[in-house]
Amino acid sequence: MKRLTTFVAAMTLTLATGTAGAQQSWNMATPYPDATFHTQNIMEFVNDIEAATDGEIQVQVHSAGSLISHPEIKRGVRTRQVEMGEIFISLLGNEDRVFAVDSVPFLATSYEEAEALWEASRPKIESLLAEDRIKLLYAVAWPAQGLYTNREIESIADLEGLSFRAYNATTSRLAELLDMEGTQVEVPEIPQAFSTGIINAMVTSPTTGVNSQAWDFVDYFYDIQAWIPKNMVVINQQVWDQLDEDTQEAILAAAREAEERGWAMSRDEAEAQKAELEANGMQVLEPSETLTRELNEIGERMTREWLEETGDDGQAIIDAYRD
Ligand code: PCA
Repeated sequence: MKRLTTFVAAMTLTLATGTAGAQQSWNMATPYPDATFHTQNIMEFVNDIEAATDGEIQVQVHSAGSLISHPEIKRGVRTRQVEMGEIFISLLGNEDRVFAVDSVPFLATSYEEAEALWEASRPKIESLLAEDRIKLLYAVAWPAQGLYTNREIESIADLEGLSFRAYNATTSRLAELLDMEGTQVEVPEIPQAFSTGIINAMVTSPTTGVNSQAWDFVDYFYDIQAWIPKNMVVINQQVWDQLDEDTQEAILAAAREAEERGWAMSRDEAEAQKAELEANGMQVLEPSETLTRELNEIGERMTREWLEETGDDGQAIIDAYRD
């Protein structure tokens, strides 16, 4: 009996070593906190990868910029500091203005339009990433962006002089056009930026407003539905190329599911999170006609600017989008 036990123990050890040899442990960096639906979707995505590969690929998710800060994530994936990462697509608008396509104000303001814009822009975004040996896996939209302020806003004149949180080059430009002081602040730092007075206004989703407990700092949410930006999940191309075809297929299938699931989660929470803002004492309001008209005019101007900056590439995307 003793001998059998020893034999079984030896077998178990051999099997365990065999599995360990094929096993890969990956790291994935995201700027957003665990409570965000994007991160919850990523958790399901990496569980699906683990299940589909019988545990051969394990992915550890580092949320809220804890491993790599947002502006460094793309480089982190390119240099293989991490195998995978999540990036707010338009953050890369300072590298190539094409990436800013989903943050152009009022270009795509419903989920249907956002999906059409994604379809129209995806090939170009994929090829820009490929230049850096990065492969796109999927992208998911945030709920439409609304305006958070500490005072009532009837027209854009009321915004003048506010300290505005920017999260990419386009929102910095928006601040400039609206005579506000723009400062770039990442999501994990929003509460501190408000409490220290660095910012007192922002444009973001109800999701991020709830995640940062915006009601501690501002009273008003104007549902201006200005644009529907997206996050993308990417992988280092070299890591990808080393996988066998079956594994690649399994990951692509999980990515397609994550994309579909993520957009559904986003749609579901757009209304729910506005209700949450209201439940915590914020005034959730429709913008006045004047504010809507004036913001739309600024949107038209910013669309023209974006088309000038992106030339033929931008025009091709807009043509495909409007087709
Ligand atoms: N939340 C992220 C990106 C867009 C959004 O809704 C942020 O505020 O940075």
